[in-house]
Amino acid sequence: MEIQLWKEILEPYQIAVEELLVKFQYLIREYRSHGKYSPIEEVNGRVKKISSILEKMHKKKISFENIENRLDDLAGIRIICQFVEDIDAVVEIIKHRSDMEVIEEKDYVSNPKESGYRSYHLIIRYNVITLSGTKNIKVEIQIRTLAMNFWATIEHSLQYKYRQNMPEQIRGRLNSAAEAVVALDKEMSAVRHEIMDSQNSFQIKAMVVAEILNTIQNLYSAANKREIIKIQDEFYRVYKLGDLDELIKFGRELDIIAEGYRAQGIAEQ
Ligand code: 0O2
Repeated sequence: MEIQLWKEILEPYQIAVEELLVKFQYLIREYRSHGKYSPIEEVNGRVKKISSILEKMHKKKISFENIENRLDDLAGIRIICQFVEDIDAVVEIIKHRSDMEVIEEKDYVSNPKESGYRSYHLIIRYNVITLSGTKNIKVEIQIRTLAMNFWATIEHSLQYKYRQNMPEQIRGRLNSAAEAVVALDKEMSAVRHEIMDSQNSFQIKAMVVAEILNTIQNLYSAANKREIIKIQDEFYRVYKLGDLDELIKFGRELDIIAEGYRAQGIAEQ
């Protein structure tokens, strides 16, 4: 097939990947900007390479005319979570979205593949709007933990290296590593609340500090320099205490001071 034709076929898939990445990244940002834990740690995506498409077509005996029908992963999104529990949360989020229609689910987390592969796959339908109209295409979303992703990445490279002839000894090591990944995910789940708590307070602290610094910056145009230096010194003192409640209290007091200056400014106009 001509390269130009491949480009035409794959173009909407490229758009879908780019749009979905923006949407999932925005979701992460939204959680974090509200001081909430994000069940999505990171997201990436790709359009399948032509060489991989040709390989899969050959393996599954698929004709050119049928690639869009038969290949579900021309567009692929990979969502990485910290904990196994997050995978269910992400699946629910996707199922409730009006811009994505889940048409198939493969739960390789509860039912790992023979290779030891674990991941949750969703096939969705997604509308892409192009100059020639709306095209409804399939996208594969793989959802897995950091640990599952580590295993799958290594195993994928070894599969690529050895093709169908993976040495028994390496296969055995991969099987043990897969078991270790299950154990690691379990251990991490056991301390999940502790980890989430500390990540949440880190997130909230960063937000409170950013707000305080912003307020102090705005005060530069209203308050006199000596007072601002006093406020800054007080901020450093409270910050050094390392107590989030104290920092929040300081932020509130600062807001009252800033509000006073704002009211004064309006009265003088
Ligand atoms: P690549 O190079 O990642 O694109 P099916 O239609 O169900 O018979 P299909 O279409 O292979 O089979 O679907 P499946 O089994 O859900 O796998 C889709 C993708 O999941 C694969 O795409 C891999 O990315 C990943 N995957 C599945 N099994 C394994 C595995 O044993 N090890 C690793 N590392 N990844 C796996 P591709 O096109 O095979 O590969």
